[in-house]
Amino acid sequence: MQAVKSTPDAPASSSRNWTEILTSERVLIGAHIFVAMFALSLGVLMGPFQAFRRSPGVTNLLGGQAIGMPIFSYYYQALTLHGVLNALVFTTFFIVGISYFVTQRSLERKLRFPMLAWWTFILMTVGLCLAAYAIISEQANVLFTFYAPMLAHWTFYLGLVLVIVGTWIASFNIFATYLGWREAEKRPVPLGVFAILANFVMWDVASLGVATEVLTMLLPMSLGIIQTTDVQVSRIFFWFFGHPLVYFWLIPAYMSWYTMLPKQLGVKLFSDGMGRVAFLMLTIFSIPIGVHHLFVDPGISVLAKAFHSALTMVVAVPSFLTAFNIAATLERSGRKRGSKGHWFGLDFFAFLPWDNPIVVSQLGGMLLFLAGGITGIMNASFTLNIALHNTTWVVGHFHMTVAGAVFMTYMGILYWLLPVLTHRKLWKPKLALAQAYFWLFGMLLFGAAMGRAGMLGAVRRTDLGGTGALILPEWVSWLNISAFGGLLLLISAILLYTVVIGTIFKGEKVTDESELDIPISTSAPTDEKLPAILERWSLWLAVIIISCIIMWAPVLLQALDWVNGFWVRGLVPGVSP
Ligand code: HEM
Ligand SMILES: [Cu+2]
Repeated sequence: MQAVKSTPDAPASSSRNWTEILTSERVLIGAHIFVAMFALSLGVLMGPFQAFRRSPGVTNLLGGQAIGMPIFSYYYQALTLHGVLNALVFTTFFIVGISYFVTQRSLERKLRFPMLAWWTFILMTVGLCLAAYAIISEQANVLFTFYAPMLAHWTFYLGLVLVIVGTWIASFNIFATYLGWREAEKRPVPLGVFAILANFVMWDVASLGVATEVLTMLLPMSLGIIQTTDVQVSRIFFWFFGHPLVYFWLIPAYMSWYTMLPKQLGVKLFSDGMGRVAFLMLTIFSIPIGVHHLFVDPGISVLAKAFHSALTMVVAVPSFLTAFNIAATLERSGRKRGSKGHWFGLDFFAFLPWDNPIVVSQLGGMLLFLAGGITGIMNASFTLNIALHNTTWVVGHFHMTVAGAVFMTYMGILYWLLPVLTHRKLWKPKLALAQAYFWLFGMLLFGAAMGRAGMLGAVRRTDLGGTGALILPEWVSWLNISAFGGLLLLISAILLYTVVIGTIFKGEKVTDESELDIPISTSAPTDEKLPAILERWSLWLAVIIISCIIMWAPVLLQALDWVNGFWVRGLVPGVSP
C-alpha cells in the first residue's frame, strides 16, 4: 500500500499530487475489485451447476444421476454460497471500490481519509473470511436472506456485521471527501458522485434494519445468549433492508448508464437534472415499500400490504425516467452515427456500437432490465404475487435484474477500469465482446425458462435434482432450457476470467493514462439549472426517516408481541414452535 503524502485538502490539479493519488488509488481500488472478482469466481460457478442439477435432461444424460456441485455437495450450502458471494460480497466490494474511484476522479481530490479506507477494507475482508468460514464448514446453510428461524454459526453473523459496518465507514469517508470539495468549489456536484451520495444515504438507513436484526436477535441466539426469537419481527427487520439492497446494487449501474455510457458513445446525457431527480426518488422510495416481500406473512396487516404494494408502483417511476433519459441519449448517439429516424424512430438502436464490449455490456444489461422491471411490477401486485411466490419465477425475475442489469453493467465498468488499475490494455476485447453476448442470451434463456417453469408451479429453493424430488412433466422442457441457458452462462463466465487474467498478465503495457478512455466527468453541466435543494442531503435524510416511520412503524408495532416480549415467541432451535 502506498501512502499519499499530499495534504488532505490539496486540490488534485497539481500533477505531482495527482500522480501520487493515482498510485494509491490503483492499489486500494484494485484490492476491492480483486476481492469482488475472487468471490464472484466461486459464487458464479455454483449457478450453472444448480441449473444442470435441476434439469431432467442432464440427469438422464448422466444415467439418472443428478450432477453434483463442484466442491460443495450439499444443495443448500451451494445455494447459500451462490447467493452470499454473488449478491452480497461481489456487489458490496465492487460498489465500494467503484464509489471511491468515481468520487476521487470526479472531484479531482483524494479520499479525505485514505488510511481509513484501508482499515475499512481490512475490516470488510475479515468479515468476509468469517462468513465464508461458516458457510464452507457447513455451519451456515441459511441462504443469503438469512432471517430466523434458520440459524447459523455466530461467525456468519459477525462477519456480515463487519462488512456492513465497513460500508458505513466507507460512506463516511466519501461524504467527508464530498463536503471538503463542496466547501471549496460551491457548485453542483458531478452527477456520478451525486448518484453515489444518494446511494449511500439510502444504504446507511436501510442497513440499520439488518444490523438491528443481527445484533439483537440472530447473533445473541447463535451465541446461546438468548434461546428464542420472534420470526415475524426478524423478517420485518430483514426486509426493511432487503428491498433497498437491490437498489444499492442498481444505482451504480444507473450511474454508469447516466454518466459513463454517454461519454463512451460520444454524446451528452439528455438531461442531467432529470437524472438527479430519478436518483433522489430511488433513494426516498426504496425503503418504505419492503412489505412487498412479506405478502404471504400472516403477521402483517392487509392495509400495510396494500400501501407498500401501491408505493412499489411509485418506485417504477424513476426507472421510467431513466428509460426515457437514456433512450433519448442513445438516440442522440444513433443519429450522430447515421440513424435517420426510420422504423418509428427506433432505427437508432441499430446504429449503436454493437462491437464494443463496454457498450454492449451496458446495453445488454438494459435489455435484461426491461424484463426484470416488468416481472418486478408483477411480483409487487398482491394477487399475482400469491401465485408466483417462491416459485422459480422469482429466480427468473431477479437474475434479469441483479445477474442481468447489475452484473452486465459492472462487467462493462470492469472492462475499462481493469486497464486503469493494471496499466495494461484490455486483452482480447473480442473475447470480452463474446462474453457479453453469451451472458445476454444465456440469461435471457435462463430467466425466461425459470419464469415459465415458475408459472407452472416449479418451486424455488428446493433440490429438484435430489432423490425423490417431485418434477411435474410440464416443467421438464423449461428446466432443460434453463440448463442450456446455464451452459451459455458458464461459457461466458470462463470467457470473463480468461479476459481478466489475460489482461493482468498479457495485456499490452500502458505508460501514460491518456492512452486509456476513462469515462469520468469532473463537473456538472452548466447549461442546465440544477436547484441547490437537490443537494440538501440532510433534508432527504429527514424525508427518508419520516417515510420509514410512517410506512414501517405500524408494521413493527403490530408484529411485536407485547405480552411475551421481543425474544420469547417463535423459535426454540431444534424444537418445533
Ligand atoms: C452463471 C450464471 C448464473 C446461473 C446459471 C445462476 C443460476 C441460479 C440458480 C439455478 C439458482 C437456484 C434457484 C433455486 O434453486 O431456488 C440461483 C439462485 C440465486 N442466484 Fe444465481 N445464477 C447465476 C448468476 C448469478 C449472479 C451473477 C448473481 C448475483 C450477482 C446471482 C444471484 C442469485 C441469488 C441471490 C440466488 C438466490 C439464492 C437463494 O435462493 O437464496 N446468480 N441462481
Ligand atoms: Cu423488493
